[in-house]
Amino acid sequence: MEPFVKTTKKNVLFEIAWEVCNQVGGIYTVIRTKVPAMVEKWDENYFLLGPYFEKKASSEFELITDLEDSPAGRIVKRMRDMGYNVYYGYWLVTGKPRVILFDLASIAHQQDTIKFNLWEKSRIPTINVEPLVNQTLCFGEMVRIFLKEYAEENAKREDISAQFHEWMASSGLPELKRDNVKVAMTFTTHATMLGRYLAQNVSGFYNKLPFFDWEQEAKNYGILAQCSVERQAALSAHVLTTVSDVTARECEVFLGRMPDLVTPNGLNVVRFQAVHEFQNLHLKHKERIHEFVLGHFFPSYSFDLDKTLYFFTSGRYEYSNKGYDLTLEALARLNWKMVQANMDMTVVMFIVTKQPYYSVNPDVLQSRAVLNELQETCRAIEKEVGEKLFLAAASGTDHKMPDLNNFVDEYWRLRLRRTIQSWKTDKTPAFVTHDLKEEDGITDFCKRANLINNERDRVKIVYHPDFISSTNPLFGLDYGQFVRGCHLGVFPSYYEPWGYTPLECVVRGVPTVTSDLSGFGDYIMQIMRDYENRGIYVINRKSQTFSQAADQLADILFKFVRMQRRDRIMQRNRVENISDVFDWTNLRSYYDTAHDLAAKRRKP
Ligand code: G6P
Ligand code: 1S3
Repeated sequence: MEPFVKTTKKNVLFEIAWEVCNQVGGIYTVIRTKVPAMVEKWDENYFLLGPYFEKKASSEFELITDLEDSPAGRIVKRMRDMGYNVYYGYWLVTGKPRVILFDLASIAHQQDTIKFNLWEKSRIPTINVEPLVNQTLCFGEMVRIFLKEYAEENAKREDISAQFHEWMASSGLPELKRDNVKVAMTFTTHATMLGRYLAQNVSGFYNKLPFFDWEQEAKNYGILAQCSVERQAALSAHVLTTVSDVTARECEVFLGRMPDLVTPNGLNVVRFQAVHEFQNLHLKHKERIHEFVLGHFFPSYSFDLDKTLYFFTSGRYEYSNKGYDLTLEALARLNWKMVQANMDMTVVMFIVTKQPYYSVNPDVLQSRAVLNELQETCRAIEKEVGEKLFLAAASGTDHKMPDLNNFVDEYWRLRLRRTIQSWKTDKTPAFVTHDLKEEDGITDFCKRANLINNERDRVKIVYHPDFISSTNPLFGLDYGQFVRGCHLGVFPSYYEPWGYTPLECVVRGVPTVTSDLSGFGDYIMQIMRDYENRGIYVINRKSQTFSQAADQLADILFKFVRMQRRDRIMQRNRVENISDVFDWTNLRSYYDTAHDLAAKRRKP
């Protein structure tokens, strides 16, 4: 008799997202930061699939020319033979995984057939959709072809899993399921289309949630195609996951299926060997922010920078969803409290988002330039005085202290006097750093509340309607450095399936405000009791009115302002200590569980 030989199949995972090599929003952060932990587990059996956009790929992608190097490479070759343009290579991020990118133009001529099939086979209506949706349908179809070909060729030797993110990657998923293609499929949604729209437009959204008719609402907002793809993908996948319990409730109503599990978001946490190192960085980057504040405010009036705290909020411009409305209301109340209490502290609040603008406000640029000039002039005088003082001291015979005034020549005196003159202004410091194309909710509120950087106010506003990057002429810091330099991040969102912004504070040791309606806030309340003591403040937006929540936030901010430096330093230590909880090496296990479950369900 032949001996029984058990052969173990190789496990292969394809992770598919519109944001692979294509940064648009939060999903890019999920995938990119998760790569090292995924590569650690899957090694060379891990591939990412994404769309090919030449400009973006040129900086993030490196081509592999030898297509015979792996089974995936061979399927790329086969697709090329079929007439599609497909790229195979490395994604140049930490972990350097293999990626397959699909050039959507090479399938665009088949768009009508793709749409016909979506309707015929999955009842997904896609007529008259916007160009971006058409592109996602082309992407979904190329993904479908790739996985089908791959499974036909390799399923005998391999257990194949596919991790789809969001509807934009998933229009091919229902057909793969119907054709019984041998791939175990997990679909993860990072929000629901309808949740996003309705939360913004319907007051009391959460109370009304169980009663919405998804199809009717999708038609109302003209997003039936997107919602149908999302729903069909969720219903067809072997496993459905989402990023938080908050969004799980939406899935039940809008997608008709309760997620099998929640897959919370993490980061690739890199901690310093020396604990105090992140505190040093806080000080270093805070000094750069001081420079901006000095240049921006001091021409009009000054305040004590040593008693100044930097708060910030940031994210896409979704005024009420991201809680900008609540933040501003609370700041107005905080300002009133601080003025009443006659406090000598100052809060500078940075609001960082992206809105259309013409250019940086010339006055703001001008004061920055004059500040630089002032700095240079002072340095030149310092050098001149230093050299002459040394000479005088070394050659002096009468043991008298030389008169320093004699060491500054006329040229530098005049230059300094002129710079000081052009430095001072009667104008109030601008509260928006750029010339906006249109007024918006933030500018409206600040004007209405008279929170426009008057000298007597203790809360100052710097509304920066552009994301921060290291080439930024005002701060000269990248986003991570800017976060480190601040004292508190404020993100009391109303609609936020997860919310990376508070987490990005935590891993840098910066205390933060979140809300119980955000996935992150909800999660932290579940896993930790003393979150507030550790510097994570959760605003109750579930059961409080807007005004009550604004009061709660104003109280928290007021308490924060009264903390001593020593307490702030200790709080930063406590918050940074939490970081490891959110490292992907810990949180990847949720995805592992999802993939195991999908594999079991595919072949029970
Ligand atoms: C860090 C530095 C300290 C500095 C402190 C300022 O902890 O290591 O040297 O005094 O930051 O803290 P603050 O909260 O006032 O910016
Ligand atoms: C979504 O991006 P958003 O800002 O549109 O996905 C993110 C990643 O899961 C999540 O953090 C965020 O809350 C969602 O809303």
